[in-house]
Amino acid sequence: MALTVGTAGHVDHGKTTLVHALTGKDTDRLPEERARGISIDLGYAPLELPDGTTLSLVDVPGHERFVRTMVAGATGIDLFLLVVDAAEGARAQTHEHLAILRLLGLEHGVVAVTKSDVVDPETLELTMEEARELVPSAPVVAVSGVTGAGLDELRAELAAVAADVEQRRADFPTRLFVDRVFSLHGIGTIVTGTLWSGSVGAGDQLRVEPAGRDVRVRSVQVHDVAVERAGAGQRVAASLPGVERGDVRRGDALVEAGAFPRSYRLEVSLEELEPIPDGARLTVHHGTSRIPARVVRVGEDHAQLRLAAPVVAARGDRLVLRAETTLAGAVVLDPAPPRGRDVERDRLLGEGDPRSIVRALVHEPVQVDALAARALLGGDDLDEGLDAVRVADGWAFAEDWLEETTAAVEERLRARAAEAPLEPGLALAELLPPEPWAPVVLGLLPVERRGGMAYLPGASASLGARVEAAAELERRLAASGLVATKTEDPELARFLEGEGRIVRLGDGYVVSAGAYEVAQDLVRTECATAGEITLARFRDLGGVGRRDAQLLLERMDVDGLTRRIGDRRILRRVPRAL
Ligand SMILES: Nc1nc2c(ncn2[C@@H]2O[C@H](COP(=O)(O)OP(=O)(O)OP(=O)(O)O)[C@@H](O)[C@H]2O)c(=O)[nH]1
Ligand SMILES: [Mg+2]
Repeated sequence: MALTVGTAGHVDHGKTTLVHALTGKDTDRLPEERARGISIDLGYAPLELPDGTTLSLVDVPGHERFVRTMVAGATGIDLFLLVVDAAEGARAQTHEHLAILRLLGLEHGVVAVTKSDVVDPETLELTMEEARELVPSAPVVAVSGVTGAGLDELRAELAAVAADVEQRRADFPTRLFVDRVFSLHGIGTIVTGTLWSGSVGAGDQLRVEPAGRDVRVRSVQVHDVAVERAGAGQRVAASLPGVERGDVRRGDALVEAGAFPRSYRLEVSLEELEPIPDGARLTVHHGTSRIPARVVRVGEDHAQLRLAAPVVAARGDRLVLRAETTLAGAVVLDPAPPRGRDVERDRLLGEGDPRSIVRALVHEPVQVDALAARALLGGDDLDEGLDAVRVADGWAFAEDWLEETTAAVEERLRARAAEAPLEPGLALAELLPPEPWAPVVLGLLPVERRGGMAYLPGASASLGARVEAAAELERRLAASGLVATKTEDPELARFLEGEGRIVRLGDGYVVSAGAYEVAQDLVRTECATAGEITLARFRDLGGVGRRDAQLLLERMDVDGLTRRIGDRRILRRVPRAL
């Protein structure tokens, strides 16, 4: 079992002293922490329990100026250790930390009423009573970080509570929020953090988000011990060769590449401590990151958070929203929502069943693997959810989206047919945006594909408004016989040729289909008797100029009737008729 317990409580109430007493480790390492006697940054220590398991302990600062650091620490924990000074009782940050723990969905924990050595039994009992009322669900233990009184009982209670805590998901893609970065001589940059999901091992290729930098993990440690692979919930130190210390920061996420969407928007449900007006600016705490954001309210208690920097989030992630004080908690409904307020979509997300979730999340095409991570759905739940959308070649498409896309494509093809009846198709490459899903969608669209073009089913070229122009051209060709006519309308010529009405020669010249037949007959007859035909002979037989004779013969070469040998031509095959 890999669980992390985090301290909480007002400044100077004895958290760090208690952590020291429990683990033997002084987590106030910074010179400034030592000088001022308060914690400033997060501290970490392994905590051995009587049943042989080891918990990770995160010690947080209590000073009101460092609540944001407390939040960064608390987002990675599974259970809390709320510390209350027996002499002082609950104070401002006791309440604020407790509120933050609740907003983060942390229900399991123990309350330690500490400094029991400095109060009389009545005062101790008063504070214990206050603590029980404050956190009715948690056991309350009297301890002293100085004398060690009550520590065994505290360890036993932590072990009992830990047994009820649900493990983090190992079967979801790897995600770790970085809380510390340092460099060790000869090893390079090391990042630490709690593994929210998945696992990490030596040799893994991961990505530092939101910068999108690909990294390789060289080695992994859990509590200073090298391990092959660390699992979800464990506190991990990973060395990243080739990465400069300044390239990674607290707040960054180390993730399986591409598994989580990188987004400037989060759709959330709110739990407000104070009413948050539409448009409010505040700070969003997600993982170990802090991001300025603007709130766009949707419906009663939902909102879209517009972030100043992107995050890699998943459905179900818990956020804390703060300004000067803690204002609200939020649960991510969609980690990469479309812009704009959509109450119906939010309703679906709020319903929480797999089909509603998938239907709400798949607004744009998404790969099924990525959807699974984003929706935090797996196994049967995922299968059930996917029933709500169309799945093809590993992509999920919303039925609505497919309908709209189909309607838009049909509309464009109809417009194209009206505008260019001679070529009523559109190039496949231009039909859809150049997205990776485009080839899959093409296969789902009700269009006919011919030679790299898409057509409405049954659509064929027609003359439309050019009937008159066609008739005019054909009149001219009929009058010209074998003499070629230059046309300025190549589209019309291509169309009429497709219809078998004219034949296109080189340089934009055309003759009627009948004239070309006559020309071919001249060649066949001459070759049948003389065995061959020269340009000069054909010119005389056809009564045309040199240029037209040449264009006609070249077309016959192309059609495979004749083959040119120097100045002469012979028939490729002896026609059956002769
Ligand atoms: N007598 C006695 N003193 C204690 C006990 N626990 C802490 N102290 C003292 O209380 C003061 C504050 O203790 P810390 O452990 O630094 O308090 P903290 O909660 O970590 O403070 P911040 O991290 O700054 O919020 C120190 O002077 C400790 O020596 C205790 O159980 N008994
Ligand atoms: Mg401290």
